[in-house]
Amino acid sequence: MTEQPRLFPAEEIADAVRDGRPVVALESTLLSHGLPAGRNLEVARRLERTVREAGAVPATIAVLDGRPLIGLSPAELERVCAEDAGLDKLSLRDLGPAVGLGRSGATTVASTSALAAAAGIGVFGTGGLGGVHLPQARTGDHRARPRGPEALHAPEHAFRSGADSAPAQLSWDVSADLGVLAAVPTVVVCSGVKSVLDIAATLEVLETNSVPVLGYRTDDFPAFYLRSSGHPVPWRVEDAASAAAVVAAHRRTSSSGVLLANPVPEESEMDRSLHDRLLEEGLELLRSKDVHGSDVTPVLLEHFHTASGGVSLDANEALVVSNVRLAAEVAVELS
Ligand code: PSU
Ligand code: MN
Repeated sequence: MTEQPRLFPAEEIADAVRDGRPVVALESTLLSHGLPAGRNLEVARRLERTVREAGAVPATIAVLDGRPLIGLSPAELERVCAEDAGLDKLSLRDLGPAVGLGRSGATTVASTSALAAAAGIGVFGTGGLGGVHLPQARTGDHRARPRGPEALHAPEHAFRSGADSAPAQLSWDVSADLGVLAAVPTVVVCSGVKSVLDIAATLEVLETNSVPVLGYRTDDFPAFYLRSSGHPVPWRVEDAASAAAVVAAHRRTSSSGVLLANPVPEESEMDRSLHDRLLEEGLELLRSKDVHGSDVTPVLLEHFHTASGGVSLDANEALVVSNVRLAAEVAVELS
């Protein structure tokens, strides 16, 4: 960011940052665009409680009436989670327009990381990271795609013309989350990226941008509802202290962020065949409704939540709570 937005930190958070006490940033898009109203408020409160129980101060971030808020009051948290909130989904490029026009919106990983860093907060816990999308026309082939190194030699990586056969890299839908991780020194604790994305390409973009990827007690990059994506992580850590040691060392030589990938807790992982069926249906839904860009994730998540009768919601909640707890432990180690 060349120009920092004017920030509105809650007093508790400004004090904690000034005193060097542990603070954990939390995003609002997962609440407003990722969970149904009602459940989202329960989860929002549970996340803040979890951070406090682990000894850190929670800072939920959103833009309300043109003000980037770092830490929300109970009433502001209710407003973000309300059924009729009508909040925009604000990625980093949307902050200027939202602030300049006095609008309200929820922040993604990209905008939350940037605002947190500007406010002096270096640790952030969330659910899933955005990544490299497959082009819509190709997503029907998703299940058949080879994974791991063989994926590089898959036919869709060879150039062919025509909308139905565009290679993955021609979708140009690469989440700003990846670029922001490259640019701000924030640790993002998440459960990897959803299996709807091109995971191999996402990991390549992170490497290009010099973002270390650490597996928390795993050798495998997680795929949100599933513990394993079949793609290896370059580094593994066994506890929060080791993660913090890596972050501290990284920060001495680099200004990029760190991705700490924490798989969904075993007992909450979705059944793989149910997951695969819902993904297949969800992709069909995206195609038939011609959903693109920033609407893809919310539409897909909603399909999972309704079609699984809430199973995916439980997995979603469990993984975010686990990530936020780990983020707080890392923040405590770093402070
Ligand atoms: N992945 C999820 N749940 C989410 C998101 C991603 O499993 O709620 C949200 C996050 O806020 C993330 C954003 O930063 O979607 C990425 O959106 P896009 O791909 O449009 O950049
Ligand atoms: Mn996108």
